[in-house]
Formats: sequence, C-alpha cells, structure tokens
Amino acid sequence: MTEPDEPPPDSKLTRSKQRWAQEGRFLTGKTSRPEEQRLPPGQHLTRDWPTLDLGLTPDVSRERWRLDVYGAVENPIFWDFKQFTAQLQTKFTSDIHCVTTWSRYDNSWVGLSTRDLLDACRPREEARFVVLHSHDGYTTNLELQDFAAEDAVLAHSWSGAPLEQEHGGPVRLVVPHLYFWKSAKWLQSIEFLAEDAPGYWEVRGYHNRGDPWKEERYSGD
Ligand SMILES: Nc1nc2c(c(=O)[nH]1)N[C@H]1C(S)=C(S)[C@@H](COP(=O)(O)O)O[C@H]1N2
Ligand SMILES: [Mo]
Repeated sequence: MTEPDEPPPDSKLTRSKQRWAQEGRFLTGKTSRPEEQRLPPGQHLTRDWPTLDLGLTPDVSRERWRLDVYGAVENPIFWDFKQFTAQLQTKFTSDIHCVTTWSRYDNSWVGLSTRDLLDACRPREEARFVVLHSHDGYTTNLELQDFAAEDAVLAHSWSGAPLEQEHGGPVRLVVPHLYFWKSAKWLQSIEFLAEDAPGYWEVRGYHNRGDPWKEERYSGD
C-alpha cells in the first residue's frame, strides 16, 4: 500500500538531473545541453566569425612554428609542426562564446586534444595551473582541470581547412566551456605551474575563470 505523503519516486529524469548536477553538466558547455539552453545568458548568436585580438597578427609559418611545453612536467616537449601533427589527431565540434556577447555554434576543429598532450608531457604532482603564451605577447591562465576538459584541443584546422592566421594559425587553443579569451591564438608555449598566474585580460579586470553559464565576465562577477 502506498503511504499518502510519500514523495514521488525518483524518475529517470530526476535521476539524470541529479547526475548532471553532480557532473556540473550545465556548467560545462557540452553540446548535449538541451537546445533551448544552448545559448548562455546574455549572449546572442552570430553566423560570421569576428576577429578579436590585441591588434597584432603574428606571422608564424608552419615551418617556423614550435610548441614548447615546460614547467612542472615530467616530460618537457619541444615539437615542430610535423612532430605536433604526428601525434594522435582528434576532431571536435563545439560552440564559441565570447565575453563581448557573441556566440557561434558548431565550429569543427582538428588537432591534438589537451588530454593527449597531458599524456605526453605528464604534469608533475604539484602542477595545478597552466599559462598559455602566444606570439603576440598575449597570455591567459587556466586551472589544469579546465585545460584538461574532454573537448579542449590545440587546433590547427577549422571547418576542414588550415586555421587562418587571423584566427590564430598555425595553432590555437580551444577551450569550449569557457569564454573565448581563454582560447589563446598563435600558441607558442604552455607553462605548467603550482601557483596561479593571471594572464593578460585576467589582470585587466576579466574574471579569473570565465564560465559563460555563470556569466563570469569580469572579476567582480
Ligand atoms: N594570442 C592571442 N590569443 C587570443 C587573443 C589575443 O589577443 N591574442 N584574444 C582572445 C579573445 S579576447 C578572443 S574573444 C578570442 C578571439 O578569437 P577569434 O579572433 O578567432 O574570434 O581570442 C582570444 N585569444
Ligand atoms: Mo574576447
């Protein structure tokens, strides 16, 4: 017999909602998000792809490009473009959310996943933060956990063609679950650190983490 005040039984939906909450599903920008929640708060959709940077467009050919991975890692890396693309290549499709309020859906990237990079460089026990250094002098910082997101990629191609110079070619980082300023263009080196070291925008008033689903735009948010 059913008790009168028994709470409704766990449905499949409430169970999966609970699981999502534990996983932080609605904070990670995954494309499995229901369609009506695909656009983060305060964002609008754009079809073109705006260019945003410090006004410099470094001209680094694939021949001259190197990836330098150093700091708190067991195995420092110094790859040229050929060695970089000889690593396992993965294709990802993800949405872009820029802090200036434009979002762009379904960008297809090819490159080395950050997880595969981590397997190769093996961060040391104390490593908790990553700083990306770019050829235009730009820097941005990430928690190692955010850098290691399953859809984060060091991308050399977009929409099936080499990543254009104005969008950060030869190689840029893409971290889809954070605002796009965390996705360093013209990637030069990746530094692993025990302590956080805020980057270019992070010391100029941007939020240290930049989760679009929490509207972490500026450091007071
Ligand atoms: N090296 C470098 N990376 C950068 C920037 C920059 O100025 N220099 N700007 C960031 C910002 S604020 C944004 S919104 C995106 C813009 O990338 P896009 O020009 O490909 O749209 O790059 C990010 N990565
Ligand atoms: Mo930006």
